Amino acid sequence: MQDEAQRTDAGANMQVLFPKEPKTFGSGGSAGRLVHRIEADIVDCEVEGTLPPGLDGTFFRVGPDPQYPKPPQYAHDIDFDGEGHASMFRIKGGHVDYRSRYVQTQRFKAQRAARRSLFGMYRNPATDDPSVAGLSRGTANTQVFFHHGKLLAFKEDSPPVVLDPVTLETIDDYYTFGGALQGETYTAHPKIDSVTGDLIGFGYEARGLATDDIEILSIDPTGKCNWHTWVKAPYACMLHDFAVTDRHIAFLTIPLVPDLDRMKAGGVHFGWNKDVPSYLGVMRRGGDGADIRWIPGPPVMCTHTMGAWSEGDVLHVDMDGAEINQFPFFPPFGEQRSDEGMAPGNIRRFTVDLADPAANSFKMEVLYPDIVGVLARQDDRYHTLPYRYGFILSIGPTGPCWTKVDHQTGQATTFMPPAGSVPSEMCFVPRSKDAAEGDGYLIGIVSRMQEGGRSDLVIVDTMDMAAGPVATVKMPCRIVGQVHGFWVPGEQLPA
Ligand code: V55
Ligand code: FE
Repeated sequence: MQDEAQRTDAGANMQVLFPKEPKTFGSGGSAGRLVHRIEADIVDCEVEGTLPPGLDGTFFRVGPDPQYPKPPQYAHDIDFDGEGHASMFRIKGGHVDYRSRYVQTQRFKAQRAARRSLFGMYRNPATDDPSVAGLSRGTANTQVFFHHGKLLAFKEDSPPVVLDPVTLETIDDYYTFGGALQGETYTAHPKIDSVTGDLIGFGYEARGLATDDIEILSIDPTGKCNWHTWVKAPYACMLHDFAVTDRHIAFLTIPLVPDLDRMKAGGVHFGWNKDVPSYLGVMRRGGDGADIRWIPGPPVMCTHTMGAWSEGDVLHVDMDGAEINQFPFFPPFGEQRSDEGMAPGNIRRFTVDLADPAANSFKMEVLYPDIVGVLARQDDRYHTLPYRYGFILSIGPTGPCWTKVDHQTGQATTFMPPAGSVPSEMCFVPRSKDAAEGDGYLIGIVSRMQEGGRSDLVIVDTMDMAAGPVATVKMPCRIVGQVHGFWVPGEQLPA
């Protein structure tokens, strides 16, 4: 009870203590799994096995890491609301250096100055301390991309934050691509055009909370905006990812919808409403968006795009997802948060023939019924083109694993870590600049649960996944968690 009283006191002497109860923000604090708070530097990490000769680049990752406990009335906030903590493995010349830094967002800096939490529930400004009105709520905790010489950290409720790709220092806490981004939000899942190198991204709820406005923009490799438009969604909902091909842009609406009444009542931003259909919104790239068609289908929740391509007027989009709510911490209205975690989905292929003016529903096919997983990826050099290989964090016979699927043969191969080892999302690294699609390595963190969650970075050859890692970077402790990661070849990085 003493702890509770201390947390309620908003005064300068308030001690910091995360609650121990499950289903709370930062549950367990330093002794738990959700809080890290160590900004680290390790020069020359230990490496077991052999790093691929000539491997040169940086594996960046980012995830939520609660900076402060929430006040008691918001202690039930969700993990997605943790402050972004970025980390990097610089691999070069047979050496691996590790670094991690909190992203110095407007929110992080205000809270550090106040030495307490000032932002309430996930994406709900009605729960904020009055002192932070007008500051960006963005946590930059979801994904990092490197484009036009800038390392960009994303949270889909706010504009990108620019980090230094060598030091991870924050350079710009509210980056609008030089004024090109007009709205309030930018996705964590932009795409890099495989041919032009353009960065195509969007923002949803872009004109404010619960608005149905989507802003779309393309940034060329020098940082200049070369396409910009606005469209309207059929209803406001979480648009976490999207699809870009050489000809088309597509959005899948899902039944996770914002609710202003729920926000006023102090809840999280989204709730599950199974009564809304899903729509696949498809528009021509480069146009003004007036041609967008919202083609309905059964309610389906997909979060991540594996790949997408156009064959003439036929568009194909592969996403992982399920027909149930994969985020039970966004429950239906009136229901309590549940913590089943991220319910795994299947790889689903959405197909529409845009030449058919009567196409009044999208086609959805489950590609590999036996593979269940989340966080689908591909060889990022094929973002907008026909592609053959996909990667997914999936459930294997003895636990979670990395699976590579070959859409040409329908075959799947797996890297299965030993029991008690839990892999995070992986990222594909080409064997060389001109390597064939899918020829290279998967890189990512594996947590050793029997060693208190100690982390290893593993590098697996995509041509022999079953052989296990070719190299394992042994970390001395559990390192900060992540949502997504991104590989940047050394030639793109500052010397
Ligand atoms: C996701 C993650 C988020 C978020 C919305 O993986 C969607 C999906 C880490 O934050 O705010
Ligand atoms: Fe994501």
